[in-house]
Amino acid sequence: MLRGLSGRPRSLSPWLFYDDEGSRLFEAITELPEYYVTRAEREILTSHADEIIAGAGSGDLTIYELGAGSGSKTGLLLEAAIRRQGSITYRALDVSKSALEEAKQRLEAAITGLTVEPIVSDYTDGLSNVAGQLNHRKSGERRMFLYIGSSIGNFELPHALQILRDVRAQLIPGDSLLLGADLVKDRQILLRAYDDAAGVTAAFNKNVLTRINRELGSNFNLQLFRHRAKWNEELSRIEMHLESLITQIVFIPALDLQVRLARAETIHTENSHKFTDQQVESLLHRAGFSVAKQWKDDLGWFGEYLAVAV
Ligand code: AVJ
Repeated sequence: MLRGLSGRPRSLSPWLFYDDEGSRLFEAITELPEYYVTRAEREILTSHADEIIAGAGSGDLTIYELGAGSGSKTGLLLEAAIRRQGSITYRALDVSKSALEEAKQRLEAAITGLTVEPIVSDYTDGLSNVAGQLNHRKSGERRMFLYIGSSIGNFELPHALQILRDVRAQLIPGDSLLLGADLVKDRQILLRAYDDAAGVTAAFNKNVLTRINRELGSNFNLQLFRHRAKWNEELSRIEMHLESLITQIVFIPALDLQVRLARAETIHTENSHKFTDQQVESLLHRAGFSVAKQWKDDLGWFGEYLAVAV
């Protein structure tokens, strides 16, 4: 945070969004009319869950998920896995403890044969911090990792590749990764999805300042910032920013940092990359996977890729 807020352009990491309130606001985003992402992916998983699970290879399947959140789409795959083998262990990784606890409660109550094992962790700087829990492979275990929801879009390409390689390191040939990626589409549709009429995305973006105020004792005044969504054509990504409405100085005691913001200067809070099929396939190949199968929603807005470790 010190590096991001003292550097230019100023920036914050998107994982900071997901405190309890941020996780709740993200769930609200997934239900907005403008935010097609979750609905498009749910459409794919609803139609193809059995086929996806059939592609997971033989053996006693365990499902792992990076950035599990509420796990609401995951239920479709867990049910398909139970249809195949009677029961399933679901090891859910997320930075939000509360989101994981709620997911465990809700999913285990709704789905017979399911065991949820929450793992509170930030997978973005490698899986080695959870390796103790991942390195031990049960005999006969067949792994499927889920990295859905296009969370991979948060990262610049080299970092995205690194995350896929970290996943690959936890797999043996024949294990699989299901990757969900949001695809390039009309600019207006993208901008509306990240700047909705009800202002939920604006509240989600600004909530990061509330979190910093609470946890680091700072004095960000939310009224002096405006939510901004921009389409960066060259880099094929939506960027979210918080724009300072006036020249101001914010003090962050825990970092002993004064942030001087000029009027109209922005803090860059998130990238959400939009992909082509070729980009996703190239990333997967370079990470040590072959693409066994891929699906899109009816509008062709979202891609789901079943990648097998080679
Ligand atoms: C959870 C990273 C996939 O980029 O669409 C939603 C987060 N940010 N609205 C996305 C988000 C603003 C979301 N991901």
